[in-house]
Amino acid sequence: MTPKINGRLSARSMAFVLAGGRGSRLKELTDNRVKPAVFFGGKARIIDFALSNALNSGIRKMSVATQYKAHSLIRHCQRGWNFFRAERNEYLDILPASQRVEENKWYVGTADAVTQNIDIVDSYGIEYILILAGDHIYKMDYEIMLRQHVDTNADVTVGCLTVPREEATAFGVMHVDENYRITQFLEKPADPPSIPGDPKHALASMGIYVFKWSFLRELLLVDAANPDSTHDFGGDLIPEIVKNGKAQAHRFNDSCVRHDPKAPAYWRDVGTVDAFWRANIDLTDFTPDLDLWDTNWPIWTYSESVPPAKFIHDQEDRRGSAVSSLVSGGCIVSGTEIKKSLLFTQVHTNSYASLDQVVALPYVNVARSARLRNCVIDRGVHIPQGLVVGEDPVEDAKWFRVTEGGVTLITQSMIDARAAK
Ligand code: ADQ
Ligand code: ADP
Repeated sequence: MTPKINGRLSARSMAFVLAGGRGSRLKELTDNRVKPAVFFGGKARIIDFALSNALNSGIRKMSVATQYKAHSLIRHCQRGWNFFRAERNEYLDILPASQRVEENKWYVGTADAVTQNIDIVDSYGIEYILILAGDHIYKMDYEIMLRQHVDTNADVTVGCLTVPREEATAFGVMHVDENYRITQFLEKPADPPSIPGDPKHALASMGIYVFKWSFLRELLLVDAANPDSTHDFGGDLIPEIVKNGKAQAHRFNDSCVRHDPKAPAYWRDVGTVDAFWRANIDLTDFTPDLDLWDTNWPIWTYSESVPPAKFIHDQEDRRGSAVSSLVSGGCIVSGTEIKKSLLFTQVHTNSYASLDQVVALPYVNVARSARLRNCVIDRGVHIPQGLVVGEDPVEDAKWFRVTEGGVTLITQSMIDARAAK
């Protein structure tokens, strides 16, 4: 029996956020920024969800491991995530792959990103480490997962959820016994095994893990010396513990962090342009599944100091309006009709234009008479006068990226290429 630990475990824990992977299925949205730095929900970036969950759970020691196209992410963390006071032993460290251990050695895999920073984690003096992927949208109280980890005396606890079996090829898929002990773990199987008695679903890893630090530290050193390892949590470490130790599954349940505990659990991997567009547009629903308005579990982020959104009739008395939409601070909607859209900070739209199911990232400018439907517009894009998108997919595909789901992604270089023609 393990001795009972009273009090909040989050006070004895750190969150190590993995934010180095590219996320190439987001196409041009990740040309200049890594997936965790991609904007989401009108004000935030994807990484703000994992960091806010950690902060709201009571964790005050965090690191963010970065590698691929990290500039935008680092700048965001420096500007927005400065809640921590070193005097109170609170930290958020940004850990770029900086060849500290060996020259010419970037983070080879997710586990290696921790191994290369063992000395920094040691310096935090924590007992438990929570490894988080920085690229999912969800709300979760990690204290509950930490508590389960300690109470079951597991070597690792893996966050998991149910996904349709055909989507499970992108995940680590597990089998559990009646006590939720993991009996089998397959990383991204071509033919995912289903949940017994439920052939349509599989139990998938969320890519979040709890370990006792002393246990993980030991395991990382053994893994680092293994020439056959790819140094990946899902690919190497978790299967190894399932075989030779005790791995427990923690079922994702967000009912304690939502207003309506009966509402369905919310977790999204906005890994494709279609999924990204859908999850943003879903926020315009009458009662969205993701509640960004809940002050009990706020999503913290860097907020620019901007004036309120402004809606104006233009000089010809054309109404500027937005219905069923989210319009952020600094926006000016002048003589434009906007429906079921999401406008990030400082988007300006002009007369005779219309936007329908459009996600416009910060500083987008829509010139007069543009007609846009079902698109994602990258940060800072100037949509030229009269541009029509979303009515003729063949014409759209000549200049822009049109997805399988019929969403058009527009970047400034695509607009420039079209103008040069
Ligand atoms: P993947 O979805 O393949 O599988 P992975 O590419 O390992 O995820 O990325 C996980 C996180 O680590 C992401 O936030 C990414 O940005 C970051 N990352 C990737 N490579 C990194 C590196 N070299 N240095 C630093 N950070 C890095 C994982 C698990 C699966 C699980 C899914 C859930 O392996 O078992 O089902 O996540 O999405
Ligand atoms: P239209 O929508 O008719 O093409 P504009 O976009 O030029 O017109 O602007 C309409 C109104 O929007 C202006 O009268 C002004 O109130 C406001 N506006 C436009 N640009 C700015 C700006 N950079 N700063 C503050 N207000 C602005």
